Order: sequence, then structure tokens, then C-alpha cells
Amino acid sequence: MKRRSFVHCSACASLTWVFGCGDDAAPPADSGGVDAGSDVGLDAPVDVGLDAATCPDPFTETTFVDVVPFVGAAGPFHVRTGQGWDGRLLSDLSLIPEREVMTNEDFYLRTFDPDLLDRSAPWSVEVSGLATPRMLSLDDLIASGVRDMGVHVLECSGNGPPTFGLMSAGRWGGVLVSDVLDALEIGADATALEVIGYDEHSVPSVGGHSTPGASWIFTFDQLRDAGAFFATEMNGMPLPNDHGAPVRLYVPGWYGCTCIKWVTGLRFVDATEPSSSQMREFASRTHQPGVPNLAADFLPATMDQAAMPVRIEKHRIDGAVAYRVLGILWGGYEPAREIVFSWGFDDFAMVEPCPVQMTNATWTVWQLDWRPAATGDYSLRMRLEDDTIPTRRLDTAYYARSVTIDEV
Ligand SMILES: Nc1nc2c(c(=O)[nH]1)N[C@H]1C(S)=C(S)[C@@H](COP(=O)(O)O)O[C@H]1N2
Ligand SMILES: [Mo]
Repeated sequence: MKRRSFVHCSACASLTWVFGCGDDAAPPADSGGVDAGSDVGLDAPVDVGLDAATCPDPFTETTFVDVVPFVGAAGPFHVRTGQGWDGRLLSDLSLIPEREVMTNEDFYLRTFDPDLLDRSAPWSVEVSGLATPRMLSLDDLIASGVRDMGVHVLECSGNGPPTFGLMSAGRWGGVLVSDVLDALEIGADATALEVIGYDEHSVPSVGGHSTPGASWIFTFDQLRDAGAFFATEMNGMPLPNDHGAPVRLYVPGWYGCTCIKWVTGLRFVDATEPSSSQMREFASRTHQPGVPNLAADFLPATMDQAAMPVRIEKHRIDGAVAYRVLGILWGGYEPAREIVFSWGFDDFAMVEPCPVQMTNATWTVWQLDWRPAATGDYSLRMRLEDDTIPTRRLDTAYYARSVTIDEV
């Protein structure tokens, strides 16, 4: 394991701390999920890339016993279920400590490649609205040159318990939206862009849960500030069809519902533009005040800072039982210095980033040594110490996870 560059952690508590999961984190344990007896070492804990000198790891001398499952979160993971709009693939978050990104096969899916999409004709993107109308070929769209856009975490705004499997990180390649806009003749009265995606499936959504029409309207400032890009590559490979090939929108830090797949149109609008059907469908899940009629009245659909455990391992050390809680921090716009892990009303431990959280673009892995006093059912919750950092979703106990502890 190579050493990574660390920010020195002067105040790592003896039992609790967090650590980053950098580029040289250990390779994936396997692709089949984490069960007792899987590649997650039975005798030795997994080396997750913790720098022993900077952030000592109390689990190097322990004996791994078992993974303690989260209640109801058995999956199935990494298998396609449903069809069309209701097509889903859940990612197994317990693999994250060994993964910088999800593989393209394991990356979550929300809506499958539309069966009515005709890929035989060359792809084109229609420029319309308050701009000189034009048909852009794929080559026109990526004329500024496809670049590495870095690793970003994507989370469906409808991601939820018990698996929270509609979340994954990937390394994306593409072109900045702002570079594409620079090459267009946009009317002086235009203030915003509607990014439109293909959205027709032969099979209707069961119970009408998903409404037809995929588009999101962004102000030019929002796109520029977020570093929004059109992605054509995912983890060094051409974008898979299910993930929006040949081109999807990616808005770093915003929920997945804004990251329009199979982009077919760029429509320029002004502040009088009504919100789109997709924006209205996802209004509550993106924390809007009601369902704004105007796109301009939508808040940015950003993911606030959040945290949750993703894997709990039971270990033995000197006859005692210790639980290794591995978790993630993600979302938000500034690093969290202290997070609080609680398992009961009066029972909590402070987790200090060690090394500090380096990025909000993707997840940061943390761990702690948890020694509950009694056996029983626990609801594990996180919160941030710093109340200047917005944590709208975390604050509602949304990311609480249940475990049953049978030995202490
Ligand atoms: N055209 C189109 N784009 C779409 C959707 C869709 O249904 N149609 N779903 C959105 C939602 S709700 C999410 S969470 C992300 C999921 O991206 P993924 O399937 O690549 O993980 O795509 C978004 N882009
Ligand atoms: Mo979503």
C-alpha cells in the first residue's frame, strides 16, 4: 500500500476517528457483496488504506468474526429489476471501503436504457428556444475535447432505506456545459437552459410513479458554479447505454434527477419559464418549498452533507467484542471536521476526520470502534457537530440504519 499524502491529525481520539479513501485504496474485495465468509478477510481485517502512523487503526490486531447486517438491507444488489422507468439496480454500499468508485456494472441504475430509443441514426442534440436554432452532432457537442472530470458521487433524490443502494461514485469524462454554451449563439434575453433527455419507454411506470418527460432547467450561473458537464465516459469507458449513452448531463453536487440521460435537446429560456414535469415530480425529494410553478423559483437540487454507516464488522480482541463501524461522508460544499455517531439517546461518539475530509465531490470513508454496552436492536444515526453546515436530509434521521447486536 502506497502512502498517501495526509493532513496531520493532531486530535484523533483513542477510539474514534475517520479516514479518507484515496486513489490507492485497496482494490475491490469482490463483486458479490459482503457476507461472512466472503473476501472480507476472515482472520485479518481488510486493509482499507489507513495510514497507521497518522491515524492508528485498532483493528489491525483484532480477529474479524462476521459482518453484522443492517436490518432489511440484504439486497439483492447489482441485479436489474423492473423495466423502463421503473428499472432499478441497487449498489451494495458495504463495498465502498474498498472502492474509490463503483464499477460500471455495479453503479446504481434508476431508469433503464429506453427500449424505444433508436440508436441507428447519428445522435443529434437540438438547440432551441432563445438561441439560434441548430442541430448539434455529437462531435459538435464535444468539440472542446473530452477531459477527465474527476470522481463524483451520484445519489438519486429518492435513495432510501433500508439499502440506500441508489448511490454510487464514478470517474467521469466529458466536456463542460459552459464550453458548449460558448460555442452557441444565445439570445441576450436567455437566462437559463433546459437540458432535455430522451424519455419514452414502451412499458408505463407501475402506478404512474415516474412521469414522462426528462428535463431540468438551470440558470447559467448554476451550471457554471457547479462545473456541470456533458459526460460521454464513465470510469474510463464509453458511457454505458443504461447510464445515458451517448451523452448525459452531470451536475456535481446535485441530486441524480438533475443529471439528464440521453440528452437530445438544449432549450434556452428566461425567468418566466414554468418548471418542467420532471422538476415537479422531484420537487419534494429535492427539498423544494412546495412545487414551484416557475423553474426560477426552484432551489438548487444540491445534496447537503450527509453521513451513514455502510458496514459493521464484529471483531474479537483479547476476549472482548469490538464492532468496527465503517461509514461514509458525502455531499455538501465544505469538509466536515467532526461528525457524531449515535446509537441511543444518550449514547454517542465523536468521529474526527483523520485525515480530514479532503473533498465533497465524492465519499470519504470513516471508521470507528463501537462498543455497545448491551445486546439488542440499535438505530445508528449521524449528525454534524458544526451547525453552520446544512444537513437538511441528515437532520430528519433519513439515513438512520438498524442493526441487531447479539454479543457484547
Ligand atoms: N432521460 C432520463 N434521464 C434521467 C432519468 C430518466 O428517467 N430519464 N432519471 C434521472 C434520475 S431520477 C437519476 S437518479 C439519474 C440516475 O442515473 P443512473 O441511472 O446513471 O445512475 O438519472 C436521471 N436522468
Ligand atoms: Mo433519482
